[in-house]
Amino acid sequence: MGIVNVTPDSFSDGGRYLDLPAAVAHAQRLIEEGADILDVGGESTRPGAESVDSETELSRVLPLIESLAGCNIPISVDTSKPQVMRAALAAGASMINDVNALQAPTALELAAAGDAAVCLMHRQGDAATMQLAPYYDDVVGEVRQFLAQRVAACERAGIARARIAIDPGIGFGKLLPHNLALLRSLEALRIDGTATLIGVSRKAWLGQLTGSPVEARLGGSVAAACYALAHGAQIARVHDVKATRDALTVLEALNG
Ligand code: PT1
Repeated sequence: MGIVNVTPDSFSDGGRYLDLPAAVAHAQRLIEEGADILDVGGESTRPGAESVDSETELSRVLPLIESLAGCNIPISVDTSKPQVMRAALAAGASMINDVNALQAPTALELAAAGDAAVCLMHRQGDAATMQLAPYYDDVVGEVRQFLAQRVAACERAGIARARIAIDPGIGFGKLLPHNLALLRSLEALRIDGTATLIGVSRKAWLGQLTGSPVEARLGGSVAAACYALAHGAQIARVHDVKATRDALTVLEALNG
């Protein structure tokens, strides 16, 4: 899954893809590099990011989704707002990637009404506060329980497991040891019939391990994505599609 941010404050793109032609060009490059899904987001959810209203978010993502509707891979919309979900689906998106796991009023019903895929992510706290004091007694158990509850809520609403991806939410209210524990436990976190999605690309914990600033975390990002895909994840949300694909191709050849 290739990331296409349309935000002025995106933590790693620095708002480079704010204008529509540049965003479309970036998306096309990710497709050429071998992305299977594009994830379009108009609100940054990284730690400390400011929230935006629905109108602003829509004005960022809708034109891009409309321009990409003719491309041959599924478009995912990275949003927690039902209003944005509804408009994005109408414009051609076929997946809802919600860091709030469809907990907003009407989000579940809206997702269930169509046939879109959904990604349910775990987080502790919100963007403003989540990294201040993350705390867990048992991070893997608590994340697993939350995701199981959200999958059950989806099923009750009429969303079959085949349409669901689950995501432990790396960096969302988690310290380095929490992130490591979750990545080491992806097999244990799996829920039958769903896919596991993982987002590690360029995140702070990689910088904590390597000392590298956000623009120099390619090596760490690729290693973490490959590890996740080899240990229970099926979808990796990445900025660097080419490097990640190449690494996976080599690993697959070595593994026979
Ligand atoms: C993710 C994800 C996402 N991550 C899904 N969607 C972001 N499903 C946006 C940091 O620690 O992992 N899964 N949408 C980006 N969010 C962050 C969080 C970016 C933490 C950076 C950090 O640096």
